[in-house]
Amino acid sequence: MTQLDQTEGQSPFPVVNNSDRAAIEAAADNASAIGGGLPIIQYWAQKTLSPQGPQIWQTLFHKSACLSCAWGTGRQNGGFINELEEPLQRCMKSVQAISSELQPGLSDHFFARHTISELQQLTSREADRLGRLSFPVIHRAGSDHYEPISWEEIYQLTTAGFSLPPERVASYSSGRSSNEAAFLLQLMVRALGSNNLADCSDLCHAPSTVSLNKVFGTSTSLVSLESLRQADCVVLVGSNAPANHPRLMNELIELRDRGGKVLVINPVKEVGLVKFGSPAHPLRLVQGEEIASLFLQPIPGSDLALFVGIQKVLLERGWVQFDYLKAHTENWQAVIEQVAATGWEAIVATCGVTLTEIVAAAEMIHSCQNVVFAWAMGITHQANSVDNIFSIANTALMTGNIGKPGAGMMPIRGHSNVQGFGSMGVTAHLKDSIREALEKLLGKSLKREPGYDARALIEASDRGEVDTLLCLGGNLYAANPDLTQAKRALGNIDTIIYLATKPNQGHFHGLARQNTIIVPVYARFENPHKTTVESGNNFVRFNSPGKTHLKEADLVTEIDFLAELAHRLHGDQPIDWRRLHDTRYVRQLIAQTIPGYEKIGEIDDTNAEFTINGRIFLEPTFPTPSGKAEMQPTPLPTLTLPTLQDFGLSAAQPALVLALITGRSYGQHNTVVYKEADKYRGMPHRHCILMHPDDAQRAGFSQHQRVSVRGDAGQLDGIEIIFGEVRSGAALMFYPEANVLMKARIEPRAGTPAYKRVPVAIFAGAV
Ligand SMILES: Nc1nc2c(c(=O)[nH]1)N[C@H]1C(S)=C(S)[C@@H](COP(=O)(O)OP(=O)(O)OC[C@H]3O[C@@H](n4cnc5c(=O)[nH]c(N)nc54)[C@H](O)[C@@H]3O)O[C@H]1N2
Ligand SMILES: Nc1nc2c(c(=O)[nH]1)N[C@H]1C(S)=C(S)[C@@H](COP(=O)(O)OP(=O)(O)OC[C@H]3O[C@@H](n4cnc5c(=O)[nH]c(N)nc54)[C@H](O)[C@@H]3O)O[C@H]1N2
Ligand code: SF4
Ligand SMILES: [Mo]
Repeated sequence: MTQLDQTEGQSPFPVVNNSDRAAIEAAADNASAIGGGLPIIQYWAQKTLSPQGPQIWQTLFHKSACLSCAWGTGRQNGGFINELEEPLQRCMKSVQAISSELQPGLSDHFFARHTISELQQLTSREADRLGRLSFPVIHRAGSDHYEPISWEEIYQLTTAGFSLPPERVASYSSGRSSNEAAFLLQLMVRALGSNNLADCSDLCHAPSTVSLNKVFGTSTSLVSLESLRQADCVVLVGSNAPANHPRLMNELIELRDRGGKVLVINPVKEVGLVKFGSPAHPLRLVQGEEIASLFLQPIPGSDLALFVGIQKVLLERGWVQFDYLKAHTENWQAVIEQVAATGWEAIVATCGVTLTEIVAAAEMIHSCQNVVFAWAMGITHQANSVDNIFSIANTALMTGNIGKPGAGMMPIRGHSNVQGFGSMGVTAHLKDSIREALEKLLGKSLKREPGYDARALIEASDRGEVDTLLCLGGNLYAANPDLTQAKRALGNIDTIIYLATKPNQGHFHGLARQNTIIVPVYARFENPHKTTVESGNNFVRFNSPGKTHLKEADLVTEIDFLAELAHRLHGDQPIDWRRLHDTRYVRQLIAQTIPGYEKIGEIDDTNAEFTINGRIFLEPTFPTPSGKAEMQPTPLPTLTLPTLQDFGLSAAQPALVLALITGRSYGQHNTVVYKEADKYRGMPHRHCILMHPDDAQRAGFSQHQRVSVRGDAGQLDGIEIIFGEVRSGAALMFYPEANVLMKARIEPRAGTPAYKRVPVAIFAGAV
């Protein structure tokens, strides 16, 4: 029996009968008029029937959490089930992520044959397509090549690097690794006396953590999947879930099926948020399901004003639930006063949404019993992102939509284990309760001052204040704004150690001053030991051991590398660091120190995946000092754009200034590009700018014209104009390519860059 045969009957790929197939084929031409839809099926078929197919199927059925996003499809007991023990499918993104890890290994001649200068010419996709990293290499100062290195030399150089003064060493991490690796990383770094634990969440949902903590005393989603199923309205703000959290779309389809409403707020009319064809329903896949009951397109960065507008309607119509506010919140008077004092003119002018639309949104929220407020990067990648989330929380509280089944605040998290990293204490700003538990474990007091977050790490490196950096996954170089600065900053660090599964542009551009080491690691489904991860819905998954397809590769597990390094740095004091090679022992330490994670101590015996204690709120009492939600006033942002003159351009030529949104295409995972084109947005390649036709015409541009785009840090030439349903005054381009354009403007309380409102000038420049 082949592996494909073995999976028959439990295929995650929907069974499509002949009449369905005819309907599907008939609609093929129309495929990208809806989100999801046929291209997904085509991709599945191509990938799973390719020579890699059997391996992909095998991996899809390996008992480990999906690599891609934090929505958290997972498995229990070898089955294909989610946290509610329902059978489910994996989306195309999961297949993309797996197939990318299943590429053949790089040959050991590869780096001898290709110079660094050549490797720096590679696009993100080309770098990823080189194949899996399969043996350790080093780039030494002055050389134009990576070359093989022994494990002993790696450990010597790394130990020497981390023996330097603790304020001059740091780590950066990305949320693909396990909870166990994350816990070990932070324990090792903190035991050295450093809090420099930068993480990709600093560039992502840090504002959600900061604001949820301030208002509710908790830092993750307050809503479980079960609770989401009881909602009759979802307000989806600044999220392109059809591309980035595809299985969340099934929840929205089911909500619409049971008569619920979806309010979408996004300056870009993302096709999949209008209509989505889910592979879960083959026939309906073709026509697509209507998602948005109401679609509002605010000016980028103005959501707060829209929410204050919604609150003002609630107030004026007597729909604010004052009994709830009095019983369960603090500071509500100040918030209500601010709403009353803010004029309609300012609200409408700031958000660019009409009063009629704001009223319709408020009516929708008021008319529903249980409302979930969900958001992603459109809200967090703003200069006032913490206030943005306060304004969402205020709206939810004024309507009594927190602390009951079917309602609440739901940040839609990014990487598949990014939330686990935060829980494990990988953060520059550690909670006192965890610090105290770690102090007890280590028998010594730990540094209290916050360390460097991702942006502070780049700034400190740029000033020459960092000597050694260990990157547990990710692509610190390309994920940052101002790639010129990022490259310079990393170049000031003496030693950088990249632990990675696949090569990326950061390995070729983010070179250290002295030694840059690439340590090849096992992917999640290959680790020879058990590991855990945490989903965005606060559910802990237990991953089985696996095997790698890479023959004769010289890989190390993240756990083994970190445990060996910790042992060399700390010896047997105050704990036996060598014992941390055993992930079961690490889980016991996690159970002792991480709040809510008690059950992980027994998971090896019980095999019971679990919801973390204290995270889901079905009653309106909160872990704040007062036990109530602490509401925060939200000043309207002042959103201006520079003039053409500010960009050194004259108004005489065809040119205009727009607010640029930088984000993901439908064919990439963060800095890793899988596909050049974005069919759904009609963008044929990566060097496009999506604009409203009115803006283009007003400035004298035509569709497909090649233009230059200039930001405050750099310029891109030969960019093709594509007309799309982005609101007038805004435009969209893809990251990481667009990251050369902007200097970092950060939200001061969260450290997160304003990637979604980048002022740029578009002009008919060099082609
Ligand atoms: N396939 C795939 N899945 C992924 C990822 C991936 O790259 N690929 N990345 C993972 C990670 S780390 C993350 S953080 C998430 C990202 O998931 P998302 O947050 O969905 O991704 P983005 O592309 O950054 O853009 C979000 C949306 O915000 C909208 N937006 C921009 N500005 C504004 C604004 O001012 N207001 C509002 N309301 N909306 C705005 C954009 O138009 C876009 O639709 O996805 C995770 N999952
Ligand atoms: N302009 C702009 N910039 C942005 C964003 C934006 O929307 N616009 N989004 C921001 C956001 S939300 C985020 S989260 C960051 C993402 O920033 P990062 O998390 O730093 O970047 P990724 O591209 O996800 O990292 C991919 C690399 O991780 C490595 N990897 C994959 N799996 C594993 C594993 O299991 N173990 C190890 N050790 N390595 C592994 C591979 O080498 C792969 O090349 O980018 C941010 N930057
Ligand atoms: S929605 Fe996210 S977690 Fe679920 S299968 Fe797709 S990529 Fe994986
Ligand atoms: Mo992210």
